[in-house]
Amino acid sequence: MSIFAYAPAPESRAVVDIAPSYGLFIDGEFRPAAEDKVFPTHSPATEERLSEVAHAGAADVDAAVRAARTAFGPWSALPGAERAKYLFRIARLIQERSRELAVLESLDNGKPIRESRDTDLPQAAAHFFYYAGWADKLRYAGFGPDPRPVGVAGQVIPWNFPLLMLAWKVAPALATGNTVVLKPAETTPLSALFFADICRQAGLPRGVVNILTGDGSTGAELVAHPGIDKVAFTGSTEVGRAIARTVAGTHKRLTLELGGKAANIVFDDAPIDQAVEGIVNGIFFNQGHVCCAGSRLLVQESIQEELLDALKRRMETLRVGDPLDKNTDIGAINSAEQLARIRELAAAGEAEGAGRWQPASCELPSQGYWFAPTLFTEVQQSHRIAREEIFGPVLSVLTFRTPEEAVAKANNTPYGLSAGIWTEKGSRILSVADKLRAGVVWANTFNKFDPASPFGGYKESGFGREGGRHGLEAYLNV
Ligand code: TAP
Repeated sequence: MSIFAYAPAPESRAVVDIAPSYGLFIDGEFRPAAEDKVFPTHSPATEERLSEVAHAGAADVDAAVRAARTAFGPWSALPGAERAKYLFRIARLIQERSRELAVLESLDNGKPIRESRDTDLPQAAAHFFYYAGWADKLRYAGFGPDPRPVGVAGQVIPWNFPLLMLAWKVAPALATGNTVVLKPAETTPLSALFFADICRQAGLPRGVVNILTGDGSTGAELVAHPGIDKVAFTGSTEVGRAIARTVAGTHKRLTLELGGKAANIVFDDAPIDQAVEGIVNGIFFNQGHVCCAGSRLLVQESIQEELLDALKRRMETLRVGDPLDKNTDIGAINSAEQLARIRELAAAGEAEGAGRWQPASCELPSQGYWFAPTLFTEVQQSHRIAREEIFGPVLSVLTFRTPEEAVAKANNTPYGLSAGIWTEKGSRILSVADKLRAGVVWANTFNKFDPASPFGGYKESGFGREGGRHGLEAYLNV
């Protein structure tokens, strides 16, 4: 099947009512920014302007942190079972409004509706359900008899899974009795603002959750504010470093979820068709805008030809186009800046001597930001496309002969977020997984998530864990 051109799907678009403008959500109310600054948000698939949102400055950060501080006393004093009721209510409201939120997320982010409907939304609700269950059981979580909340959490999230990253941050913070000021990414502010409305619908006490839209400067103001007790950040390693410098020497606690350059390792005994599906899911899910994407394929030399032939055949069937079309596999690149970065790294791959391949039938829409699924062969470890995070639908293929070589190449990166292993041998899965310096290792699958499972990195992929019992620790004084 060839790659499609973009065609709007008005029926789906109609399920969500996007207002022409949105304010900041502070102390339970939407209000304009103190300096009245605004910025537009666009659909990356059509470049259509979706709405205009308030741009929070220093005075707004201060107001939100104060509201969160005032709310902290009564919120943290509530019995855990009472806090749980709010989290359960939020989870159910996310489920009830999931169709609307899925369309909204696909419009603002560019991701295929099948992914926002089947992954982002159910996972976001699942995080609230999961952490609601912990709220009245914290004394059994293994952090001592009386773990206490840290205080006001400043949370900064990226654009690749806007609502899901919000859920990863907000659900454990609220379950443990903290209050929150959250800044979504500049290019994807809308689902966080709809979430603010859900907080109101759920009757969440004012000030417990505050949403500040803005750009990196808003994030920097939030992180530096003296009234914040805990900073939780997901994003690039570069910004993570800057935040760590800001927080160093203060009372603030910090967790960082940063970039990745995961190896997806295929041994010669792996079931080829299954591995091909795992490779495609590993790198093309969410246009490759995934911190744990399997962006380096390590294939055992003896099956390289067979595997790459099968992979190319599969890539020919991928449909790139309208995010709101249920048949779309690969949606739009989130922004012009991200597209420029992907193009720059792909050009560097060619210049450094790797072989570039894209499906022959690939025709991209003229409007919006698009990048065809791309494969690079003959990649050397020194190439930039083997070392740097591309954060796009680009796969770098390297080969190995022995398991030892596979492990050495997989670990030859400053990152350490995730990895995948494909083999029929259970003993090999265990021995290789043990040697990989990665926070998550998938075996004969990829990109599987569960709220009960802790997620986080080694090395320059950050520190701290989100999800599971471990995810509570970041928000507790023990
Ligand atoms: P960043 O540019 O790091 O942005 C992340 C967030 O930080 C955004 O909300 C951004 O605001 C804000 N920000 C920018 N500069 C800041 C500063 N100086 N102080 C405080 N906040 C600041 O990353 P991105 O482009 O949104 O996302 C892509 C990167 O995130 C990739 O490297 C990816 O691997 C990583 N990521 C990691 C994970 C995990 S779980 N490890 C998950 C998703 C993404 P603006 O958007 O307004 O610039």
